[in-house]
Amino acid sequence: LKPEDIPDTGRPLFEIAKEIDALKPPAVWFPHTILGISTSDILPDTTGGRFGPFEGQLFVGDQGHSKIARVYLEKVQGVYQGAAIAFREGFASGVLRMAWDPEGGMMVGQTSRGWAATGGRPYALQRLVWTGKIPFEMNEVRIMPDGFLITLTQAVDEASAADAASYSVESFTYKYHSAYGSEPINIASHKVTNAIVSEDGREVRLVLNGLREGYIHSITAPGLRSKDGLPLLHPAAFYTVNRTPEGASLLTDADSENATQSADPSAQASENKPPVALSVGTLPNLQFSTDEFTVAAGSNISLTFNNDDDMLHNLVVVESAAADDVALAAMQLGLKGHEMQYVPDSDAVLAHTKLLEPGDSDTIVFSVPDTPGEYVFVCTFPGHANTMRGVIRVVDS
Ligand SMILES: [Cu+2]
Repeated sequence: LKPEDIPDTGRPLFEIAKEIDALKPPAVWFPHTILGISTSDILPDTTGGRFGPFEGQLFVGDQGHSKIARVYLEKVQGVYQGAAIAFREGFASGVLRMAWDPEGGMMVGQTSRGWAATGGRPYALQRLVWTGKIPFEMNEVRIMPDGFLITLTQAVDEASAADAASYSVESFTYKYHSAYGSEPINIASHKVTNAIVSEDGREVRLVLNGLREGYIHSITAPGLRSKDGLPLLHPAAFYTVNRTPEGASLLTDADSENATQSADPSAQASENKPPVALSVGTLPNLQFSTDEFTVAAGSNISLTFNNDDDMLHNLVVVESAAADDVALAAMQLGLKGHEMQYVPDSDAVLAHTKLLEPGDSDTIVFSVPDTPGEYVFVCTFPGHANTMRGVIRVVDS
């Protein structure tokens, strides 16, 4: 397979793969910025239950987000597919390598050498052990002809589990092209018409319409509670549908709806004094080219951000104390992140550029207060905020 064999159309990979034999669609997609940004090692759970209830599943590290996801795989019509689910977050550095120790603990080798990680430390070795408590999680997610069968690690609260409104299912895919990355495309929401709970309370069958082959299905259960009243520790599973099984459908009559969302890319304008022109670019390894600007109190600023890098970035001006919260909120925007330019709705955001493709630039105009203080400018693209930040110092004129 050579690069020129792949048409650079931006159509979904699954569609292009139908025409090119050697191109194999992945068994499981990890939605970018949602389950991570740079998957690393794969470690199957071969601990025989000493690491918890996920025997036989795969753990997958993520360097940039310092976390580990989990994958349940099944074979449908001879093809692997399955669900990726968040597992553990908050490692000290970038998760690169995992291995079992003799007691069934997971040794997690980490580094941020050459590539920033949200954990912040340059390197780390941590041991992850199971406490013996069973978290309330989706354990296995299997495809059905008309939806999904979810196995839970604990019995559910019957009322919330049998309520179709406790669940939400959306499907989406990505452009397959030579440029870096893609926003989620062709997003559709699927109406869950029925949620059928098994007698032992450990399984829920979701009946919904319009499963789409080649698409990632985001299955969330914000309203679901365990028998003890707990919400899911990780409320979303991302199931990649490569094949839909045949068989009886419990679906009655319902139409699929397309999700519609609205973007809000706007920078605050200002008037009066002529603005002070500032500019900043990027450096390799997730850095802005400038750490600090000093500006006079009360001035108007015209700040140009040139993205000279090969990745997507934005620049968000925030109140210093809120920088970490805003970066975290950006990371939690999930599927809406891209269209919101990874700028969360927050009063602490003073101004922001668009999310810039490599080679693009954007200029924002905003005013700083009449009193001295500090602002932070930060890239809130998930995984970048630790290293891509600087200070705007407002001083007496
Ligand atoms: Cu960035």
